[in-house]
Formats: sequence, C-alpha cells, structure tokens
Amino acid sequence: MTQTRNAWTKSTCAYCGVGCGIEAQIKADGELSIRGDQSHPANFGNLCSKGLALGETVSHQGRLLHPSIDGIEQSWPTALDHVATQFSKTIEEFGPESVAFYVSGQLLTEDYYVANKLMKGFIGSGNIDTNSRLCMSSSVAGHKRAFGTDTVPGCYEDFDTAEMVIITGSNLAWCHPILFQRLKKQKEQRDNLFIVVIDPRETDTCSIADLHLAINPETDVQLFNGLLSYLVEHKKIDQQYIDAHSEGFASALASAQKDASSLEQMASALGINQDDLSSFYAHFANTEKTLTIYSQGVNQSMQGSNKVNSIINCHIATGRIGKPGMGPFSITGQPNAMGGREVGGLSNTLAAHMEFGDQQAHQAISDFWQTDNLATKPGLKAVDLFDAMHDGKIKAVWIIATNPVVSLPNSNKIIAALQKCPLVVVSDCIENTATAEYADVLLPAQGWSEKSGTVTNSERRISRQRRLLPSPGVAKADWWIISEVAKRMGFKEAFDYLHEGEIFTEFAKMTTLNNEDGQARDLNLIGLTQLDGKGYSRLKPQQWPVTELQTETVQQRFFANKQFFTPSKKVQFIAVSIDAKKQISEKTQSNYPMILNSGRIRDQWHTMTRTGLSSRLGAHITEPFVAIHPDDAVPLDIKEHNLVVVKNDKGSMLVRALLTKQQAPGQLFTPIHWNKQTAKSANVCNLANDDTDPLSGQPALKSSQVNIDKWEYQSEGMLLTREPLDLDLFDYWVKQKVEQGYLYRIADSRTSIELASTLHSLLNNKQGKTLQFSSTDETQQMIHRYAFVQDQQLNNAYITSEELTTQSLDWLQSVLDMPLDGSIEQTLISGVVQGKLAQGKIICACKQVGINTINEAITEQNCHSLDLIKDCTTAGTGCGSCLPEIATILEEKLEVTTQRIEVEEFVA
Ligand SMILES: Nc1nc2c(c(=O)[nH]1)N[C@H]1C(S)=C(S)[C@@H](COP(=O)(O)OP(=O)(O)OC[C@H]3O[C@@H](n4cnc5c(=O)[nH]c(N)nc54)[C@H](O)[C@@H]3O)O[C@H]1N2
Ligand SMILES: Nc1nc2c(c(=O)[nH]1)N[C@H]1C(S)=C(S)[C@@H](COP(=O)(O)OP(=O)(O)OC[C@H]3O[C@@H](n4cnc5c(=O)[nH]c(N)nc54)[C@H](O)[C@@H]3O)O[C@H]1N2
Ligand code: SF4
Ligand SMILES: [Mo]
Repeated sequence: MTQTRNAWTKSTCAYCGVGCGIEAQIKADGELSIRGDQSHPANFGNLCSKGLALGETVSHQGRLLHPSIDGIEQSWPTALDHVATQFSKTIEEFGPESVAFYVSGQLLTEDYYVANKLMKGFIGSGNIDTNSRLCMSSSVAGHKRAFGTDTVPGCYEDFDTAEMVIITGSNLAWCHPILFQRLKKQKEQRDNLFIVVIDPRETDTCSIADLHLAINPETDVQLFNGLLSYLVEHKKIDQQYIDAHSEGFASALASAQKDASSLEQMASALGINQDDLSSFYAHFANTEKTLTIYSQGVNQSMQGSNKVNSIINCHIATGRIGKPGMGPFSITGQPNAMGGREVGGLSNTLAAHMEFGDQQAHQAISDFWQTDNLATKPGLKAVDLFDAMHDGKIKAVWIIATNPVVSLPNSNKIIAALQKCPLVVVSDCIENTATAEYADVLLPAQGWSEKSGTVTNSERRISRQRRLLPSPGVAKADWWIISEVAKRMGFKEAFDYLHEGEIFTEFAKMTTLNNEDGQARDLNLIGLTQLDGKGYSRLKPQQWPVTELQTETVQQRFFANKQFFTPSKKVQFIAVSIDAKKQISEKTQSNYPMILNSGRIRDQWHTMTRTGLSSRLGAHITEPFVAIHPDDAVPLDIKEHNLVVVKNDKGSMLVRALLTKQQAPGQLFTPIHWNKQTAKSANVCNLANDDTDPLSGQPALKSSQVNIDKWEYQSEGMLLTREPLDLDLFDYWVKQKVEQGYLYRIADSRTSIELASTLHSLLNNKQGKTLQFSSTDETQQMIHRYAFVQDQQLNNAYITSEELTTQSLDWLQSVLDMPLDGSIEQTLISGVVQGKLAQGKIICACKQVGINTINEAITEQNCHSLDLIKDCTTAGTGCGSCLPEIATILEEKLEVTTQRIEVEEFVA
C-alpha cells in the first residue's frame, strides 16, 4: 500500500551507512517532500544535501519499466521462466560452481536474505558475492580475526563523549556528513576534544582537525605499528587487560617493533613531520577515551585487513574497546552494507554470522532451510569471480543492484568477462546503466521509495525503509523477483513468501540457531522473531543484539563484558607488518610514476544513476577532475582547467586538471562517479588497480599507478538541451543535469567554427526563432553563440570557441528553467550576464546560493564569519554540509583581502 497525501511516513535515507531517518510526504502535485526524522537516533532530524534531495531523484526518468530478453520486451512469467530455466540448465550441465550472483549493499536485508538462501542453500554454491567486497570486506576480515565475529562494537553516541577522535582513510565531511556534523558540534562545544585526520589528501574533513597527518599512501600499518611500540615503550598499555582478556600480544608487538624505528626515521618513512607524529602518539597514549573511525582509505588496500588489525591492536593494548567514547569504529558505506554482512551476502560466510567449516552450523542451517544441498565451501570473491567469468568458468551470472562495469577495477576486463558469459541477467531500476549494456536479460526492480524492508546502519541499528510511492511500469521488489525464479527452479516451498515481513522474521529466527542466548554469536535478533505484520509495519529502529523488542532507543556496546566470540573468548592481537611487496608495486613504476587515488565527492552517489537526476546535486561539482599538486603540474605544462589524459596499461581517462596543494606531490585524486553514461572517458576503474588484499579479497582501489599528460584540443563548447544527445563523435564531453535539461561541456580537435556547425546539424532545429552571434573576445578568440527559441521558450543553445572558461558560463546551468525575457536573450547572445543569472556556481545546494553571492557577502558586506554569511545569504542554513566549503571560500577570500590590504599599505 502506498501512502495517502498529507501523512508523513517514516523511512530511511537511500544513501550512506549513517542510516538517517527521514519523513516523507506526498505533495498535492505528486512530488515527495522530505525532512529529517527527529526521533531517529542516527540523525535526530538532520539530513545532508543528498538526503534532502531524495525527492528530486524519484522521478521516473530513465527507469527500466519492463523485463526484456535480448532487447525484446517480455512479460514477467516469460522472463522469470527464462532465467530459471537457463540457470537450471547451466547447473545441470556444468555444476553449481558455474553460476553466480553478484549483489549489493543497496539491497534490503530481505532481498539479500533470499538471494543468499537461493545460492548457498539451494543451488548449493558459495558463488554469491557483493559490492561490499570492494567496500567493507577488509573490515570484516579484521573484525573476524580479532573478535571471532564481524562486530562493530560501538555506537554513534561515542562521538559525543570521545576525547580524541582519529579519522583515518575517511572523508567524513563528504561521505558521512551527518556524523561529521555531529562531531563538529562536539568540537565547537568541548575544548578537551582532539581530532586527528589521517589521509594523504587534505580534505574538507580536515576543517575540524587539530592535526592532519598526510601520510604517504599505504603506510597506515607502519603508523599504527609505531604507535603500538610507542605505547609499550612509554608504559601506556593496559597490562591487566592484555593478560586477562587477550591472546597474541607478544607476537603482535614483536612484529610492530620490527616496523618501528626512531620517531625521526618513522616520520620520514611516513612522509610527515616528526613533531606531528609524536603529538599523535602522545595524545593517543594519554587519552583514555579514544575513538578511531575508518573507512575506504583503510579498507581498499592490498593490506586492508592488516591496516584494520593494526588499529584494533592499539585499542586492545590500551583496553579501549566496549566502553563509552572509545573503540575502533568502521563506518559503513552503503545503506545496507551491514545487513548484507548479517545475512551472509559475502561469498566466504555462510549465513547469519555462521561460517563455512562449522559442522554444527551447517547442520542447523540445513535443517532450518529444509535443504540437503547447502554449500560446503566458500565461493569466489568479486574480483576472482569476474576473472573466472573471463576464463569461461562462470557461465551464468545475475547482477543485482550494482554497476560493476563502472565500479569494479579494470573495467575493460570486466566488460570482456561479461561479453564472454553466456547468460548475464541484470536487475536494476535504471534502463541504461553501463552494465545493462552487456545484459541478456534485464529485470526491472523497485527503487528507493517503492521498495519496503529493512536496512542496518554503521552502529548496527536496523531501520525500516517504507514504501512511499507506486512503482513505474511493472517493476517488482528484488525479493519477489528472486523468489519467483527460485520457485521456478523447483524450490517452491522454501521461497513461498507473501510479504517481506515474513522473510524478516525468518531471518530473525535464523540468528537464534544454536544461539538463543546470544552467547555463541554476536548477531542475535531473538526479540524480533515474533513480529507479526503490524509489528513489522510499525517497527521502530532496533540496535542488535535485540533480546526483546526495543520500544525506546537503546545504546549498546559489544565487549563491555570483555567476552569475545573466539574459541577462548579472548580478543586476538594480530601480528601485522608492512610487507615491502605489498607496498605500491614497483613493476611499472618508471612508466607510471604517479599514484592515483580515487573516492567520492559530496553531492554524487557512486555511478550517478540516482543523484545524477538532481540538478541541485549536479551543481556542486559539474565536471570530473583529477587533482594534482602544482609542483607536478608545472613541469608538464598543465594549468588549471586544462584537459589531461591519465593512463596506464589498463586504460585511460580524459578529465580536467584541478591544481591544488591539498594534494601531495606524486599523487593524484579523481572522483569515482562519472562513467560512460555521463562523460566520454572519465571512469577511474578503467585504470584502477585490481590487486587484492590476500585475506579479504578487497581490491586496492586507492592506489593505482598512472602517468598524466596534457591533452591538446582545438575548440571547446557548451551545449544546452532539453533532451539528452549522443555526443560520442566528439573527443571530450561531459553531461550535467540542469533544471529542465542537460548542459554538455565539449572539447574537440575540430576548430571552433567546425564544432559550431557540427552541433548545429546535430540539433537539427526546424521551426522557431534563432538567435545567433559571433564575436571576438578580449583575447581575439572567435566566439560563436547560438540559441533556438520555440513557443517563447529556450529550446537549446550552444557556445563554442577555442577556449571557454567555465566560471563565466555558470549561468547556463539555470537558464532553461527561467522564463525567457529580453535580458536572458541578451545574455545568450552577448555572454554578458545580467539579473539573477549573475550568482554563479551553486555552493549551497539546499538554499541555491551561488559563489558570487557568497563572495559578495564577504567582500562587500563584510560577512567575515560563517554565521554572518548564513544570516546574509541563507547559505549553509539547510543541511549544513556546504559549511566546510563556505569556510574555505571565506578563508581564501579573507587571505586575498588581507594580502590586498597589505599590498595597498605598502604602495601607500
Ligand atoms: N557523497 C557520497 N557519500 C558516500 C558515497 C558516495 O558515493 N558519495 N558512498 C558511500 C560508500 S559506499 C562508501 S564505501 C563511503 C566511503 O567513504 P570514505 O571512505 O570516507 O570515502 P572515499 O572518498 O572513498 O575515501 C576516503 C579517503 O581515503 C583516503 N586515502 C587514500 N589512500 C589512503 C591511505 O593509504 N591511507 C589513508 N589513511 N587514507 C587514504 C582518500 O584520500 C580519501 O579522502 O562513502 C559513502 N558515502
Ligand atoms: N576506483 C574506485 N572504485 C570503487 C570505489 C572507489 O573508492 N574507487 N568504491 C567501491 C565501493 S566502496 C562501492 S560501495 C562500489 C559502488 O559501486 P556500485 O554498486 O556499482 O554503484 P551504484 O551506482 O550504487 O550501483 C547501484 C546500481 O543499482 C541500482 N539500484 C539502486 N537501487 C536498487 C534496488 O533496490 N534494486 C536493484 N535491483 N537495483 C538498484 C542503481 O540504479 C545502480 O545501477 O564502488 C566501488 N568501486
Ligand atoms: S548522512 Fe546524508 S546520505 Fe547519509 S544517510 Fe544521512 S542524509 Fe542520507
Ligand atoms: Mo562502499
């Protein structure tokens, strides 16, 4: 049932692992209003820019509406029969190991549970893996080694009481904005809070840091091993805790000491200042309430699991775990990365935190699922799985809620693997994803706001996602699609679900197998096993373990009782060391001297299939870029805004150069979001390193080796259209969603006049009014301007020249949405901006405040603090996630202003 108008329905944000509660209301015009849920313990009513824009991304634009086989639309029964028959046939002929599912942390727990049950329980293979392999698997491996289970021990509440917070390999400000803001508030209120950011780049997260350690990439293990040695040397360990509750200390210490040397040598190996290093160590040694937050800079590495254990080792050695305000805290990426780990979506776990190789678990699950075909060994991990497909060993794959052509490393190999695979089934909400292009069968899935089920956030809190809107076409819930295929494969009884709530209670019951009291395993949902339809429908957030239904918010920490889930019940130190071979490999060092790091930007989500629909989100960063230190750029004659080719032996990308000292020399950074759907050649996974961590199988996505060169072109263009256009005939293009249309940026080897005429013929405009003007600018370049008006509306427009500076053309982003008047026509022809068009690039997405307005407030109205800028312009008064950026603008502006004053004084 979908919601009636005017009621506010509680649900959970579609995006990151903070898991913010939202409330949604359907407006009279059918659109969705979104606000934060004040009662939700993850966010207390706050939302970031992505959460606030959720209503803009539920449009039906680009949706996959019907099942299809080989490009031909089919009914559900035909498509489901086809998938079931083909999978069954393949299994019959080549065995269960010849098929695979590749799923996602964006599935709901209920979807994930049935996918895992079908593959491991009934097909009898371990070959179900997930994009969490690229995301959380090193944390999972690290947790299991130390605790015996995949446990995140703490709560978000620990952010409020910690006295030292270490944020390592995480750009919290952009990737988990609500947690960042929570911490920022603490920082503003408490003098005793010391924040350290460990990241080779200087990110927005550094804006709240007392100390930024810009360590050399991949040196984390050495940094934390050094810390462990330091703690011992300075007698800052908790010997009683170590003796009573842990094992393996001596060998972990021996290993750490091998890596450690004098502070001076350590600092030089890490590439940081010695005073900063000793300040970090001393603060850790002397601050009991220390919280270490970590994410992909730790996980996505060939030594990801070792990085995780090097952090956990320091927490155990000081007994800082399981108590308020302290502990290691792996922050999850996707909305249901945790739920996937719970049900067993990773190929090397069985189900509900039960493991392969445990005979009792095997028997209990077989009985519970009533199957005699339970998988007996782990399946292939994502990178290996696609390698096996490439080698012809996987002959049928079902990809659900992930876009591997964009997100798995070495895209060309992934594409080749999909092309070789006889059956590729893709379930997605969007029709034209990069992966859908290689599908034999496409199945339309319900997306966020249409689907219903549960997700678990980083602090183990299970929240409901609720259905808010009807789904377009014949899109169905993923659990339904998977169950229907399972039934057709002959497993009717095991998959005969009527409602997602039934799946949830079945899963809850599974967590209690041989674990009624929660002593055998951490994951225990016994309090939810009796939920009826009404209870499920009204379910409030529940933090596991759930011993009884939680009617009020609880805050629980694991390991407060110093009991772990290892055979001895003791926590394990793990001996880790820097392995020279696992440092950035040297094989291609000379040809590819730069290290390419990759990650996220504030307002886009992954492969942009959803955030790419919002013009508000698109306005923050409009074009893919590679950040480079000026010292690296100058010898290559690379200037700000130049286009550059970044390449290695796997592939290449063509993006804008962004010169910044926030980037260390020798290193580059590029966002992961743009791909063939949104740009000609900007997919970083084309050249991403597919070497993996030997234990977790997680690829080293943060450190690929590349080179970079300036790319020369003859002309640049900007094209504004109401409908998308295929521009692949040009050397470079990027698409940006703007209100009522698209803005393309183009660069090409054609001359600017040829570019103009090619665009002209592509547009193929017929009846209407044409505005056209060619002129020379102050540098004597020819500029060609063209606009086409139909029914008093601007329909399309372009500008071409030898070189276009994007800043001066930012007004193009809003022009399609404005009523056409004389001043806009004048702007279109003359390029001289007038009226409201003058506010420039949007900084505050919520309140739509542009950079020019903010700059003006600083320089003209003397708004020299964030509060004054907020009052003056309303910027930063929505979700607040643009505040670090406004602070940077303020800082830069003030610096410039002061310099100018100094110069003026000097001149005077
Ligand atoms: N806006 C936005 N938010 C998101 C997402 C999104 O797509 N967009 N995706 C979500 C998902 S799935 C995930 S997994 C999270 C990821 O969240 P984060 O992990 O915070 O984000 P990333 O940008 O991938 O990388 C974090 C940082 O690791 C640093 N790093 C690189 N190499 C090293 C190293 O060797 N050591 C250390 N210490 N640091 C290093 C990078 O410079 C980068 O700043 O974000 C989630 N939130
Ligand atoms: N170089 C590099 N590569 C990376 C990373 C990096 O930092 N650097 N990060 C990695 C990480 S941490 C992650 S999590 C991955 C993310 O990578 P992906 O999982 O590939 O990214 P998404 O764009 O989120 O893909 C989700 C797909 O599922 C669809 N979808 C959304 N909701 C549903 C649903 O309910 N059902 C179905 N069936 N489909 C749905 C969306 O339209 C989209 O096509 O990228 C990884 N790749
Ligand atoms: S921090 Fe932002 S993206 Fe993440 S769950 Fe909250 S509102 Fe959604
Ligand atoms: Mo992720």
